Amino acid sequence: EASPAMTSSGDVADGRPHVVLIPSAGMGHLVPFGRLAVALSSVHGCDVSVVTVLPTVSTAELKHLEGLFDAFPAIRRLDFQLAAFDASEFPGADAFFLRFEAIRRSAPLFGPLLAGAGASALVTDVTLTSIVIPVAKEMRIPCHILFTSSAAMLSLCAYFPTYLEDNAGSGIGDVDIPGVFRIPKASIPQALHDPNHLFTGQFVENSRSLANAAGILVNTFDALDLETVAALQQGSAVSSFPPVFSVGPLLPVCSPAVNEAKNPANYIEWLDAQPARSVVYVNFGSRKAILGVQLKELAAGLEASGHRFLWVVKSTVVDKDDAAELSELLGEGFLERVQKRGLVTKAWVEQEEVLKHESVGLFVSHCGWNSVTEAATSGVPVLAFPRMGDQRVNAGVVARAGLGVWVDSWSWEGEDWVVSGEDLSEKVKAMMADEVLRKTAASLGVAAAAAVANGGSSYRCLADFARLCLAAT
Ligand code: UDP
Ligand code: G50
Repeated sequence: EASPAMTSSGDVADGRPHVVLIPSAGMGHLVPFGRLAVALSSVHGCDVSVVTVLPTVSTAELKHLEGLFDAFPAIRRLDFQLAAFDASEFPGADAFFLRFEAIRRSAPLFGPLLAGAGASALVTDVTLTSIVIPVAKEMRIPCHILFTSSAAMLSLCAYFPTYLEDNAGSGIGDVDIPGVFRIPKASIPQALHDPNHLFTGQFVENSRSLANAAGILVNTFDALDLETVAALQQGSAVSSFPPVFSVGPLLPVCSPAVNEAKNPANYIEWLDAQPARSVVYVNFGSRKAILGVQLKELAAGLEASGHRFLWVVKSTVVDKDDAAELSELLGEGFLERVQKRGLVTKAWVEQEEVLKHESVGLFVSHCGWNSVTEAATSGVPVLAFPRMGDQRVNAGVVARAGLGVWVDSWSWEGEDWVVSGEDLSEKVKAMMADEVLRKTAASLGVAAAAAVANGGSSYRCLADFARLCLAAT
């Protein structure tokens, strides 16, 4: 394929808008950017570049990016080397929060990179909002934000500076977002209760800066978040909020190169051998390990439920995939006792493939937003088990949309008690037997497909966005 000639500004001469995507760190932030890149490039006629911030925190991220560029040669790769960053200023901070900070402090280097690329529009991650928008303004390039979490979390983010002003001097309590809903104190991301937390500083700066974005893309769709997006657009939470484009669920990029197909645990073969809708799939995302005591209760709960299960265990305590250490983690004799009906692995699984497998009947999820959208896409009911960050807010969306169940009294990270195996097992049993819930979840899958199909609400939003980029070209 011949590469189109460049105009003096660097924009592609064939009249297509050149959209430059600037993702942030972590799979939960990279994955939706890859999906957006493919949708804009393959479906909506844009010329797309993806800024590749090097080095990545994890090898999963690097492999994911390499797979994307391999599978979609039309998507251009713009390497960006991070400036040196001294993390000792933030002892004990989370590796991903530190990387957000390192990218933010590399901001002066974005100017030259973007000038060379000749962008007609930018889309950056919400974690980089306040540093990328001024660079884009200076260059007169419209800057949009891809919000990688729920619209509910977007409304909290948008309203948070106002909340802080109105409640100066007191700690964070329930946050009642005008025209949207009340987010109880217990659901506010843990870090935000500490004004001196690295994450809080970034969050507040980004929140203040959101109103200066040209537009905000959210990975959601009407059946999940319609009222929240409508309220934001009506200006009840914050006046003159930028246009919000609900473009989700951004669809998985089906390519063996992107979906690094290692499958060491042969979980697909295992799933193939199980009856329809009989398996409980348990995965808490890529970011955090679960506390040892909570892991043991989860194990007890899955065992007591009597159901088949596929459980992806992530633990920083153990980093090799051998049964001896897993058995230490999950309790003596557990793996032997559940051998016939449970598959436990510490390996990365292709969650998309698992969720769309017909043997899966329930997803016990931490409610990272990508996981929620993937469950909705596949029509699989979710038992919400939020652990940290935006996950309780997202769990609220899951419950309100009818995608699943969230017991909001259950503990999360930082609380001094854990959810018992008995409580977990009761919920799993009840949900596996709930035909109404199963039907509602399945209907959300149908609604998700309709939203992204040609002419659907999310399809039209993304087409509108592409037109806006074209107008800026
Ligand atoms: N994921 C996966 N396999 C795993 C763990 C995670 O494919 O074993 C994917 C998952 O499908 C999702 C992303 O990694 O697309 C995780 O994002 P999410 O927002 O759900 O949670 P986070 O990892 O950011 O907490
Ligand atoms: C991680 C986390 C908490 C959390 C989020 C995380 C979000 C919410 C959106 O990714 O995605 C958001 C993040 C950072 C920011 C502004 C908005 O500066 O532990 O809420």
